[in-house]
Amino acid sequence: MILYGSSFSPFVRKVLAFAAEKGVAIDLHRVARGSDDPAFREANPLGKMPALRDGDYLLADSSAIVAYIEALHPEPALIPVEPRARGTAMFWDEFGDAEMFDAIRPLFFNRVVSPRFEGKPGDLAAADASEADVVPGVLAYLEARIPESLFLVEDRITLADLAVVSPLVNLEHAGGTLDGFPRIAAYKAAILARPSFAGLLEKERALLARMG
Ligand SMILES: N[C@@H](CCC(=O)N[C@@H](CS)C(=O)NCC(=O)O)C(=O)O
Repeated sequence: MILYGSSFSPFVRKVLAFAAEKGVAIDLHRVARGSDDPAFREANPLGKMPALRDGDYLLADSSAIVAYIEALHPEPALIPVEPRARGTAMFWDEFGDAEMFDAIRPLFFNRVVSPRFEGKPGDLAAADASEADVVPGVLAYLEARIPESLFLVEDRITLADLAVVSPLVNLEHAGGTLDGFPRIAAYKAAILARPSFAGLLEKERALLARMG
């Protein structure tokens, strides 16, 4: 299975961690945002990462891709089977992809992607505005809903945790803080310590450090 993208994308990182939790081998073909790489564009003509190639099967969108991997490799189940747990897990997947990504995106793109990956100045005022006005509300919602077990659904690792923690990595890369959100800080540390995330993070942090 080939995945096109960069693990700096929260959507790509989510899929990589999902596959790693299942022990499914994924070959990451690194492409930059908006890349014209023909194989990537064939896999997703819309040009967004991640995109998957499994033989002659092509699929875009991180949530579609994890659903496909789950169907191919049902064990260990990362998308719960019990109806309410499944509904809740899919809610958190969407919360990570939409609410959290939308809040964190201005910080990550303007402080990291534009200046460091694309060599152009970011809109730092937009980053600061989202950090002050949008991020705290999203984090407060999450802070109040993390169970004692530090797993969002079924007191075990599921897609929900991978989808919610992945954008928190981008918040960290962008210099965002979890001050005032101790539960999220503990939750994030616990999930990121898992081997499925730990190796990815080490590489990302090392690359950013090298870039200065
Ligand atoms: N809903 C999609 C979102 C994918 C997405 O927006 N990816 C971003 C990177 S974080 C991208 O490739 N953007 C390129 C562009 O918008 O041109 C998913 O879950 O995969």
